[in-house]
Amino acid sequence: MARMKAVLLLNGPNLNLLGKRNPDVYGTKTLAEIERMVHEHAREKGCACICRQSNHEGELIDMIHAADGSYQGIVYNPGAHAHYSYAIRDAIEAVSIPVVEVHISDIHAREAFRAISVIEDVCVASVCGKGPQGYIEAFDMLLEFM
Ligand code: CA2
Repeated sequence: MARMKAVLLLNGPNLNLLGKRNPDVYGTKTLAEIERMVHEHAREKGCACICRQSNHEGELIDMIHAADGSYQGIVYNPGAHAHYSYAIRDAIEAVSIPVVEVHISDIHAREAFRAISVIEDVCVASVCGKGPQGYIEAFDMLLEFM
């Protein structure tokens, strides 16, 4: 029997604070609520979804490395690492599974430093400015590459 596909939902620094401050930018859903929503969506699509969050760059890099071989793809909100972390970029480039980047806010409509994503071109797709629903969109995009 074919094995169920598994997706890693990865969230980077400060995303554990979702729903607790800045509702005008990031909405009112907590990370736990977003994770439940994506988990449920994955189940409907016949996939397993494991959710992880870290505020530590090295730990995130280790999780990306470990995902290769254990998961068929990653939905990843890298938080502010998107704007400057070449180490995260290298980790994504090093693994052979597809990664879809997601941002809750529209990074192109905020401060100038947020408009740049240094990981965008090593991801198979990017979604931004769609709120928490963007995670679902990112998940569905990922399915096309798995
Ligand atoms: O829009 C996104 O999803 C971001 O990845 C969120 C990051 C930000 O640095 C990126 O530029 C865009 C930050 C998440 C911080 O979340 C907070 C939530 C509540 C209160 C404070 C921060």
